[in-house]
Amino acid sequence: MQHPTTRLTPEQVDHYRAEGYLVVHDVLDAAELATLRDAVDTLLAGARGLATHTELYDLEDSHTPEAPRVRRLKMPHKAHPAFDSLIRSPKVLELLTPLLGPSVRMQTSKLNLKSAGYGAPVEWHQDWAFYPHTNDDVLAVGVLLDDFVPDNGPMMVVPGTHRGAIHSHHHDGVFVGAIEPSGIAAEIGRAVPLLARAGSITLHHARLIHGSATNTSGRPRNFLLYEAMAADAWPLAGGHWGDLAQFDARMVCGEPTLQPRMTAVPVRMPFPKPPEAASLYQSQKYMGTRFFEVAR
Ligand SMILES: O=C(O)CCC(=O)C(=O)O
Repeated sequence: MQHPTTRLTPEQVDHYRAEGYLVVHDVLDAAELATLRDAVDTLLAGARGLATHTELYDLEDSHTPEAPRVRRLKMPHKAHPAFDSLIRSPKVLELLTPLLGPSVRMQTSKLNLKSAGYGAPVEWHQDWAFYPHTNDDVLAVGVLLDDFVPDNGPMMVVPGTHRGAIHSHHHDGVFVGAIEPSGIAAEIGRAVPLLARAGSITLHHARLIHGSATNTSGRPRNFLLYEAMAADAWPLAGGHWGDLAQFDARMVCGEPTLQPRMTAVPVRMPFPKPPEAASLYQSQKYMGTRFFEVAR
């Protein structure tokens, strides 16, 4: 059966180019959402009994082995086939190719779980600070597994900032993966929340400033993210290389290339790392002044 088309209109492509983000509403149907939610439940069952972070689980500070609290599943596409299939599905590729060209590689995936009442905030940052490439045809695909409403910690973006500076994500000489809020007060003042129903998909440029607050609501906010780029955008840092075969196995459509496209992009290298930097949440603990309140 043919899937209903999700092809972007010229207006949507123009919006992405001008503002650095796009919300595509109601892309996944109820059955597709149920498959993904079941996969989340299957993986979360494995967090019971854990005393510390693992390659798959990034734990809330308030986690205990008996009462598990997971804030991120790392690389879920490696842990469950439902997440690998989705990024390679025609529905998602149809969103990516107008923005990135016919040849697209996935870098990593992550599933940010913001549980009701305490789900952790993500401080203001630009993804590009973590993984600069030879050109900036690099974006994040966000799949809403729950409705995003004002008080469950929806992602907020600052329109147009993908065309501006790359801000320092350093504090005390260490890469902390967050921008000092006082330096971007005007930008934060014009941030917009991306509110949409479960099954909608967001696309945001790697240079766009974004962040999200603690989930203070009574409902969860689970958000599946993939990093995707034009095949000729080669990582300068943070690219999860492996060997060439592994690198090329992450192509989701089109052809790989050994010829990076070089453009005049601003770059600050994400080094040195703090002592514990296995996830963005851990790195951001080392920042100076937090913007978002953290639940206890
Ligand atoms: O989960 C969110 O609201 C933000 C996600 C994000 O920016 C990240 O994980 O890099």
